[in-house]
Amino acid sequence: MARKTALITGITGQDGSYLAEFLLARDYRVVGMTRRSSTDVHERIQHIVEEIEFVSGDLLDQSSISSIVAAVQPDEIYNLAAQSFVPASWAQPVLTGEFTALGVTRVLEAVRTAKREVRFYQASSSEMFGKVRESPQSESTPFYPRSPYGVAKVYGHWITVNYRESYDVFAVSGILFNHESGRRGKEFVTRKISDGVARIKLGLQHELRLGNLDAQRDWGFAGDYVRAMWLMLQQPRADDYVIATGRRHSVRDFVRLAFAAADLDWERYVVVDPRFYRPAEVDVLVGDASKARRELGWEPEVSFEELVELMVRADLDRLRPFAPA
Ligand code: NDP
Ligand code: GDR
Repeated sequence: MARKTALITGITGQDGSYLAEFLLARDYRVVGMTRRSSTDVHERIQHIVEEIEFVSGDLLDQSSISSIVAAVQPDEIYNLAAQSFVPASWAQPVLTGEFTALGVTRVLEAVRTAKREVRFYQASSSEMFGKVRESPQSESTPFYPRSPYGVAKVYGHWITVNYRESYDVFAVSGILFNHESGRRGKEFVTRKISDGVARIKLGLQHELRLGNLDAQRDWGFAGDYVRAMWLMLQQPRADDYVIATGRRHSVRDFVRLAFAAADLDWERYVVVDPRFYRPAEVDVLVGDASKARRELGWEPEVSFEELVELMVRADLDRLRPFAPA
């Protein structure tokens, strides 16, 4: 069989790095779209950088995306690029809409006008459920986004469905709940905690300032979730899937376990700081991934407890060389 080509937007992000590894292991030709930067943004993919082809493009720029799709001739496109940090979407609502909403249409336009069939994956989010209408949330749960980011993702979801229905494009929307790893950006709460715990343990920091400890999320491991993305594009028919563990935990639970993993008592170090509260909060999310289990045969392999442990260990290993003697 001919070697397949996958084009990944957002390859320098957390999910892009795991997906690139996953596809390379399956002998894909992996092409990553990156935007120009004056600094090196390849930290997460440094170990595989020689195996990836890079093309320069931006979600804001239709012509770059269309030229890339025409030149690369991908079999599969994974649209992972986005402004993905929820608080930043209140500070930059218009830009978030340009990247995270209209950016999806730009990639879909390139797919629609491509000369061969391309399978398209859109990185949709549990943030679309926001102020939840039912629990747990499944593919049929109505959306009620609570941030400009969530609103933009709802647009991205529906434009994906619309291109599937209007043009018969093989376009799927994966509605993924929070997924984390040692490669998670440091502003997201799980990584902020694991990094903070490691710094406190090693004497590099003395407290950890957080916002709402009562928020609850359904947290899984990013490596498990990229497998689901790929499975969605291997199906005979394009459809949408919720990917989640079905278990929910509070930020406080994560904090408690993370500090315990380093033999520390969290109550001595954590300071609640209202600066990290959000204008509108998503209180509780928990997903029902039974359709993915049934149709894709997908199951998460890393538990919440293992996830916390592996993140704390990764940050301790990374920061140990910087600890005072
Ligand atoms: P990251 O924030 O780690 O990565 C985002 C990627 O998008 C980076 O590679 C970034 O490039 C790229 N990017 C941002 N803006 C542009 C642009 N204008 N043009 C081209 N590339 C751009 O996100 P994750 O890996 O965590 O998430 C991947 C996707 O999945 C995102 O769309 C996110 O919204 C979505 N998602 C994530 C979930 C999670 O829990 N992680 C859950 C549900 C959905 P650069 O390195 O240059 O900044
Ligand atoms: P989220 O992730 O908004 O769910 O979006 P994040 O880790 O930022 O927040 C989760 C919850 O933790 C609470 N929280 C804090 N959050 C941050 N970032 N920093 C803090 O100090 C803090 N203290 C408490 C938040 O209020 C929130 O309730 C992530 C992103 O990856 C999105 O791109 C993705 O779509 C969704 O997950 C699913």
